[in-house]
Amino acid sequence: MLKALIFDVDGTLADTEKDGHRVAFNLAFKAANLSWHWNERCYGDLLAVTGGKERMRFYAEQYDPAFLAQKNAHQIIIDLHARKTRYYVELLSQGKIPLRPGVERLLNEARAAKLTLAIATTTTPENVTALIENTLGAAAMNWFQCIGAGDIVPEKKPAADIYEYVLKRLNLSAKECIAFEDSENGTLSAQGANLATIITTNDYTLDHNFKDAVLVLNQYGEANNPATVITGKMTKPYLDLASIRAIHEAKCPAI
Ligand code: XBP
Ligand code: MG
Repeated sequence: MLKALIFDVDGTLADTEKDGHRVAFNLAFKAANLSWHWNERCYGDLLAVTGGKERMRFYAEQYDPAFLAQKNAHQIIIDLHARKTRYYVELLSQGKIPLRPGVERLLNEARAAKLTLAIATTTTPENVTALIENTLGAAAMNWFQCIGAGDIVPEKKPAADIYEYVLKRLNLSAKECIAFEDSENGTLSAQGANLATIITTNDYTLDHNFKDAVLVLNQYGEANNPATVITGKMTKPYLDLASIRAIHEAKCPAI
């Protein structure tokens, strides 16, 4: 039986990457007098590496090895990332990044049905708080029984660690939950923890491989803003809890 919905954050709850994280990274680079600048296209390629600190290190390995040759490079990355987080939280507080269509409705449907909600993300915990508080209000932090985020696990997505951490904290089996993702790395992570996964794509993840996902949509949608089904089946024009239950039951039948 379906007991919990576990959501990724970046790209799934909101389109945070292009106009949020990317902008914050560039502001941090500028403030630190670094010549690095990540345009929209280059950032799309860099998203192959999850985690901001890991992404900066990867970029330096490719394009600025002299940066990494500095004795304190590790600490500089940590400081740059802390600065980036401050800029990102500030951007969210300006209310410029809304939730994706259907997200708030779906969360409320799940709450009304007394399903457990949880988060499994690579992003820094402050970023999750800033997104939730600035879109749903501070009280909405309590809607989530577990928020698994950032460096709390040893390996970030595509490793399964963060979903396994959340399942353990919820004391639920993978069969009792369903994951919501937007990217190939996220899907690999959820599926590594044996979770059925529903995908909503975005501009950066349209061409990702989602072959094992139970449903791939362009968005959850609303009655007046329908979703497009990319793979899988959905009988309604938008994703609702009844559709999620039906999809989950087909994938994980109750014995
Ligand atoms: C999200 C990420 C994150 C953000 C940046 O991946 O990769 O790294 O881009 O977050 P997912 P931090 O949606 O698959 O969890 O800079 O806080 O690491
Ligand atoms: Mg994501």
